[in-house]
Amino acid sequence: MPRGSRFAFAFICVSAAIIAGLAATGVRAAVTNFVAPAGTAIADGNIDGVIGTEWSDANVYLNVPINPTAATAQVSLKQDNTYLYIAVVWTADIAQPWFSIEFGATGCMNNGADGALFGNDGSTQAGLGGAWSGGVGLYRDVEFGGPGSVAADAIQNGVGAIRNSGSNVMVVELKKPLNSGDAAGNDVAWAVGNTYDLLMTWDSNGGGNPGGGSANMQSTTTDSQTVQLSAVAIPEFPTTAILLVTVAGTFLLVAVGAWKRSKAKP
Ligand SMILES: [Ca+2]
Ligand SMILES: [Ca+2]
Ligand SMILES: [Ca+2]
Repeated sequence: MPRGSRFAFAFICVSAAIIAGLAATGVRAAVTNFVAPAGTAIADGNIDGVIGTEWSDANVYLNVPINPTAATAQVSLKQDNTYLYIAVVWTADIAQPWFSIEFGATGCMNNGADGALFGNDGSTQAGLGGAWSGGVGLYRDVEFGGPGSVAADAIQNGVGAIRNSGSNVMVVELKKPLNSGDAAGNDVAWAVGNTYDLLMTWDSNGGGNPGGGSANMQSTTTDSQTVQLSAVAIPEFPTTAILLVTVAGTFLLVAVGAWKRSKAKP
């Protein structure tokens, strides 16, 4: 292979490595299936409806369809062998909507499904939530009993929060036990390495909230997603990126130098 072609080939290889490295950093777009990588534990106090550095080792998905599909969300996930961590950010049409995640089911309010409910003001069914305060709504560990049937668990497991961060941009954070042992509350018994169903919905049509757009109600729920609980952590972006850029820069300098020397020869 001529010298120039060898350098070009090397440069293409390094460029491909950079692209592959960036693709592995955890940010993906417009996907419906999630991977929750292994990550560090988040303290209960950091489940506060504010996205901070506690999510820096999570996978982040952009433009995720949630139900109703008038909205899309940014969804972050990771797990620490004891808890599944999920953060969801989306823009609602009222200041106090509710949001829910149904675990291990693909249909709306499936009988026997476990769930997490955020920000329900309890106005239409007692025990499911309560008044918002300072832009923050309540979390409830729930169980579903079929269409229209939902109740708060007698044993509340996990920690969750929903916060209106301004302009109806909602931030949900959840620390959900992978296996709480609460069978009466239909709580999941999930294991790392497996893949499970998730169904995310929000609602602002007046049931359990002050009301907003009539189209934004959970009964239009159609799209479920899956989450794989991975034992593998995502690569640390700065280290990987800096290493690859350094290698690429070195190859480029060597190639340019060799090219200049070859052109200088008579
Ligand atoms: Ca937080
Ligand atoms: Ca439950
Ligand atoms: Ca429970």
